[in-house]
Amino acid sequence: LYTDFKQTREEMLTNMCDERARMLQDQFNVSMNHVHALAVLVSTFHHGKHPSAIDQKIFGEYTETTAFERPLTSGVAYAKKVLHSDRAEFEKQHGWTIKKMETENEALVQDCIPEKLDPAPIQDEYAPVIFAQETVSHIVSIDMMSGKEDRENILRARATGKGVLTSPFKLLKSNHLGVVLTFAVYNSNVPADATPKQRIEATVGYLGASYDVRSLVDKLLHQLASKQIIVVNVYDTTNASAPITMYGTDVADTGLLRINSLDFGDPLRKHEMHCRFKQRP
Ligand code: WA2
Repeated sequence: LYTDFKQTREEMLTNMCDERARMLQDQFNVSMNHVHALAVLVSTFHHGKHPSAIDQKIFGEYTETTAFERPLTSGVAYAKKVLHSDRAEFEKQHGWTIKKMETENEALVQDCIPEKLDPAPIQDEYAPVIFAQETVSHIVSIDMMSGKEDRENILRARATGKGVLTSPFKLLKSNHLGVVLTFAVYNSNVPADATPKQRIEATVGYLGASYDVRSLVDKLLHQLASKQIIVVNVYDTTNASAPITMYGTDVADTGLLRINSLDFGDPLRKHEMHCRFKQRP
C-alpha cells in the first residue's frame, strides 16, 4: 500500500511539472516567433522602403497593440547598427547622442534615465536603440553593444541569423533577473547558406525582446491550480557546474524532485525546470 501511495505521488508531481514545463516552453516559443516576425517587419518597412514607413510612433503603437502575441516578454526594441564614421551624422539626425550603458554606477542603472547617462566612448561601431515599445522606452538612445550580455547576443545573432538568448542578468530599470532574445535584421535577402562574414556585413540592426522572468513566469504559473502544492524553480544550466536561478527561491529538500529540461530555441543555452512538493507526505 505504501509503495502504491509513493508511486501515485511521484506520478502527480511528474504530471504537474510536465504541464508547467510544456506551458512555459510553448509560450516562449510563440513569443519568439512573433519577435522574429517583427525583425522581418523592420527589415521590410524600415530598411526596405524609401522613405521608411516606420518611425517611433508607429513602432510604439504596433508593438503595444500586438503585445498579447508575445507572452512573457516585457518589451521589444530595435537597435540600429551605426559605424563610427556615421556617428556624427546619426546623432545630428536624431537630435541626441549615443549613450553608454552604465554598469558601474548601480543607482544610475536602476533609474536608467538616458539624459543622465554618459555619451558612448569611441568604438568601431554602436547599436543605439531607435525604436522601443512603451514599456522599455527607457533604453532609447542607449548603445546595446556597451552592455556585456546585450553585446554578446548581438554578435552571435548577426553571425548566425538565428534567435539567440543571453544568460540571466539584471535588466535595466526593472531590477529583476531576466533574459534578452535577439534577432539580427539584414539589408538585402541574405541567402540561407550565407557565411558568418557575409551576414555580419549585411547586418543593419537588431530586434530584441526582454523577458522579466520572475514576474512573467509568476503570472503564468499562478493561472494554474495546485500552485499551493508544488514549488517550481527554473535554472539556466548552460554551465552544468554553476546553474543560475532564473525563477523561484531556494527551497528545502522535501524528498521527491522532478526535473524537466526546457528548450528555448537557442542550442547554446540549457534550461531546466525543477518541481518539488511543498511538504513531505
Ligand atoms: N531590453 C530591455 N531591457 C534591458 C536590455 C534590453 N535589451 N538590456 C538590459 N536591460 C534592442 O538585442 C537588441 C534589448 C536589446 C535589443
